[in-house]
Amino acid sequence: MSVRTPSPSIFRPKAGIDQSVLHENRNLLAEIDRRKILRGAVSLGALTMLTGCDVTNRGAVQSILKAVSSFNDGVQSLLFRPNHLAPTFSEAEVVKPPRFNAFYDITDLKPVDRANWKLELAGLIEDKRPWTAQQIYALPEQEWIVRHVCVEGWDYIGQWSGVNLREFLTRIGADLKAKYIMFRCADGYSGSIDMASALHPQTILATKYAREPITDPFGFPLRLRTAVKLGFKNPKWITAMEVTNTYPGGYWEDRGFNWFSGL
Ligand SMILES: Nc1nc2c(c(=O)[nH]1)N[C@H]1C(S)=C(S)[C@@H](COP(=O)(O)O)O[C@H]1N2
Ligand SMILES: [Mo]
Repeated sequence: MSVRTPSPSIFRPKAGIDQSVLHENRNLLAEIDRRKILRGAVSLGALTMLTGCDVTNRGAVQSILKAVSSFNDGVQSLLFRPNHLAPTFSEAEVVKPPRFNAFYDITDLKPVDRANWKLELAGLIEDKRPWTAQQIYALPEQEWIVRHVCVEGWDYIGQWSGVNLREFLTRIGADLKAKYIMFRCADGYSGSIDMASALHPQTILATKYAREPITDPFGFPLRLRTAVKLGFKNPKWITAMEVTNTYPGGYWEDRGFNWFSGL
């Protein structure tokens, strides 16, 4: 199993202080750096100056970084424009097959057993009956050709179709005023998004890529595809969806990635 992490270009060694704490928090740093909050190199000295705090202990460094990162959840959600469409592309630009990523190597992929797969529903939803793949395939589809952007620094244009998430949430009687939607996945991954992003026109539960059923590596039979979030906010191999007002976190979110991670 290999866990790929963002490029370490923002770490600059400094004599005398144990800089390994910066390496331990590289996910937080990469996320903060991506949004250009801290310009240029990050050092313990710079953090001390920025915050006026004593950052000589590891816990302090991590909580400062978490504060900088989560402060931006609020700012980002205020800036979010619910009906502003992300750029779309032509079919000629679609990359086939898509580019694989997960928190493990593709050789460790365990395909979902189609016969036993179900989408379980939980939380603030009126009709919590589970859905089979067959039932989901029968729903009206919508297609988006949009860019997938991974926090690791790569991207590709993909062609995704499936039921619009707002339509699906309405159909099952979800509380559209709830704060969060949480997804659990067959591989132990999880991820959550804010309701405004869930209701965005370019957010779908995807079952197809380039008009063909999504293949195993890319989330068969069901994954989230939203054009308004970074790649890691698009859970693959979804097995359960929960509507909740309690902050649900997620696999990378719990490991320090900025929760909102809007594009
Ligand atoms: N279940 C699950 N979903 C996941 C991941 C994962 O490890 N497991 N990785 C995320 C990350 S970091 C990215 S960039 C995208 C990659 O999607 P793709 O393989 O279709 O390009 O899936 C996201 N969804
Ligand atoms: Mo990613």
